[in-house]
Amino acid sequence: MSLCRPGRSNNPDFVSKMSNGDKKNVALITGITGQDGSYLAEFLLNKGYEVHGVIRRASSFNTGRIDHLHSNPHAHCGVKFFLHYGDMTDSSCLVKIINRIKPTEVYNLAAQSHVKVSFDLSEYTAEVDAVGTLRMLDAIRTCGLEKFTKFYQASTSELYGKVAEVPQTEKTPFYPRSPYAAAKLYAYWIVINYREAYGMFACNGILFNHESPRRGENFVTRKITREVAKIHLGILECLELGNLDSKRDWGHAKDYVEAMWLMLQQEKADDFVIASGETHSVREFVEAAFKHVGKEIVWEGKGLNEVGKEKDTGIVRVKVNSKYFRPTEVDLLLGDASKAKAAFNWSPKVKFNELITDMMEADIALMRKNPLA
Ligand code: NDP
Ligand code: GDR
Repeated sequence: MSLCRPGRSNNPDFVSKMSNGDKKNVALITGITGQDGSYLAEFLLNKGYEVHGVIRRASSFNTGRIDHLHSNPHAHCGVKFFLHYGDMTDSSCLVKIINRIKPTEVYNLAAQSHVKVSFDLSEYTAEVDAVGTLRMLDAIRTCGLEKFTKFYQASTSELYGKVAEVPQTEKTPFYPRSPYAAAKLYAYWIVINYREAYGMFACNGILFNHESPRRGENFVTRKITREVAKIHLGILECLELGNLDSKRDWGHAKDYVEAMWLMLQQEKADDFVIASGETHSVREFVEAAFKHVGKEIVWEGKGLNEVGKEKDTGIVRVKVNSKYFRPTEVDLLLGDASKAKAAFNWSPKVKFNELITDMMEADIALMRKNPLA
């Protein structure tokens, strides 16, 4: 039977060739244990989706961000939540998972997502972030689902790298500056190629940095909010950072996962920038985090000798350490999300200062409960 699913493409080329159960929305999320995967799973469960996630085998528990969903599968109106062991480096497991669940939507969020780490793990980053995306697209084709399953790819503002224009739009040329960005560039183009070659409904979300209390602890925003919370509680004296001058367009992850879903509800597959439209330096982020706990930071020195001192006491609260520098840096990111605004009325709800408040309050509460966290 051939049928158009409600809320899905009106493109006659994109019709369901088979039924996976009656008019069910079934999502598969790779990277479900990560920041975005956890928020997206919540979002889709609340929309009534059946949600499946791919998790990796690890020597310790890695499901902390989704345990609240997994341990209580009936919390969301009886809709189901399933996890499958898998890995983006293993084609056969991806084929088996896709074949078993026949997802209506795949959100490909799995990645070695740390830019600095990608300089050390360059080949592995390419395997997961570039070839892994190809494996997932091919798994969908192998299962004969290329006209049935919609595909979202987690593309990134890191593609712009050494930026050619400010602000960056869908038309700004790319210039990747890390093995991570180069791998994501391959993924970006293979998604477009499969869209054009096989008529797949495949989209790139070019998302600028987005953060939250669930952000990984070794990304700069979370590192700052965790350590400023510790300083506030007297557990730590000073935090060490790398480049204070790089500027990022930071939004809240909760807003950004909604944009991922919206992209897949459009009539036509396309690529969209998702950004806040504001840029701030790492230094400004530090100042705002300290301001949240009533401390004013003044800067002294230059380059590697620069320090941030607490204005009232003169205590050094921030030091620069070259070990956090990258061989090549991305200096300035500022996105223009007008296309997404025009197509599906997306705009961010959470502003820069609200993001910092959310993260600071969560980390202060966390450190109060467990000072060793
Ligand atoms: P995280 O680092 O928090 O999550 C990455 C996820 O990928 C984790 O679930 C991780 O599993 C999983 N993963 C890593 N390697 C593999 C593998 N070999 N096989 C299967 N799963 C794997 O990233 P975010 O949630 O922040 O980002 C989600 C996606 O969006 C990523 O692709 C990232 O590159 C991209 N992106 C992120 C932006 C941001 O600002 N957050 C901006 C633009 C793009 P585990 O938990 O086991 O490590
Ligand atoms: P980014 O995020 O590289 O933009 O990639 P990250 O938070 O790691 O770095 C942002 C900027 O802060 C500077 N920086 C530091 N970074 C880290 N991690 N630790 C430090 O101590 C530190 N000091 C200064 C960095 O040099 C950089 O300029 C994130 C990831 O989520 C990617 O997966 C995603 O694609 C992009 O955002 C958009």
